[in-house]
Amino acid sequence: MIDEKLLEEAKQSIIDGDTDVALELARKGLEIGVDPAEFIEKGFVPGIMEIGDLFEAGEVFLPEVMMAADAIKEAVAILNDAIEKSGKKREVTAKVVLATVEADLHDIGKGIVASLMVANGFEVIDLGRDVPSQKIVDTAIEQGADVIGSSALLTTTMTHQKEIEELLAEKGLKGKIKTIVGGAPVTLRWQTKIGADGFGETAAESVRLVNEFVKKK
Ligand code: B12
Repeated sequence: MIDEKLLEEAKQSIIDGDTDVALELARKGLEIGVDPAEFIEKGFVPGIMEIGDLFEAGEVFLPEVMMAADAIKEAVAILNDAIEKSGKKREVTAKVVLATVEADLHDIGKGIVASLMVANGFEVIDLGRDVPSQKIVDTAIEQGADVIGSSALLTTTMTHQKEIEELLAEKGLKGKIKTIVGGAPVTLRWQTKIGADGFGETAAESVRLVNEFVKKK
């Protein structure tokens, strides 16, 4: 259990777009031994979600969202490092190609997914953000990946997740390389509609899905 006051301070540091305070709190959290994944999800993420709501309501503007995004990225980078280091060294059980889809610059959630996967012993090839579907599929083939994970945060870019399914189908690889989709607007309904193999609402869910796929292999 993380102290409510610390969680509230973390949330507020993101709303304020205060990178220095966010970093200080992330370090303090690690010093006192909080679970970094829980600290991200219950402390920092609620801050960026609130900024998203305020942006939608027209109460804050893009510069504030950008400042908040910078603050959360830096704090989460430190915590992600700790998550990855906490993973026990073990045999790699799955190879995952991960990317934020083309024309989409949102990569905070994908970064969290990548770290949890690494901590759980998966090999992650993180292609970054704004990645064309063709590049995602080509890399997965070249690297012999078991799973492609794609993140989309805009309703206008989600269609690229469908494109990934189509490219895999063209190569006769649908179902052979498993696909998981995520990102705020992505739903189970969307997963079913485009024929992806899995949908994860959270980073933890993405790990569960990959584990299930490799177990069945
Ligand atoms: C931060 C942010 C930005 C930052 C991004 C910085 C960065 N490096 O990521 C900046 C300022 C760049 C930005 C820009 C824009 N943004 Co913006 N942004 C956000 C905001 C506030 C937070 C997103 C976020 O990081 N959330 C926190 C993370 C942890 O959550 P997450 O990504 O959902 O990830 C979790 C899960 O979804 C899951 N997950 C994520 N990926 C994956 C992948 C897999 C495989 C799995 C299984 C799971 C999984 O695990 C994660 C952890 O649990 C959202 C608000 C919101 N409600 O989402 C708007 C939001 C997404 N943005 C929005 C918009 C409109 C824009 C802009 C178009 C604004 C503009 N006018 O220019 C641009 C577009 C730029 C582009 N081409 O991409 C809208 C989208 C509306 C829509 N319906 O499409 C939103 C919803 C804000 C709003 N309410 O209006 N944005």
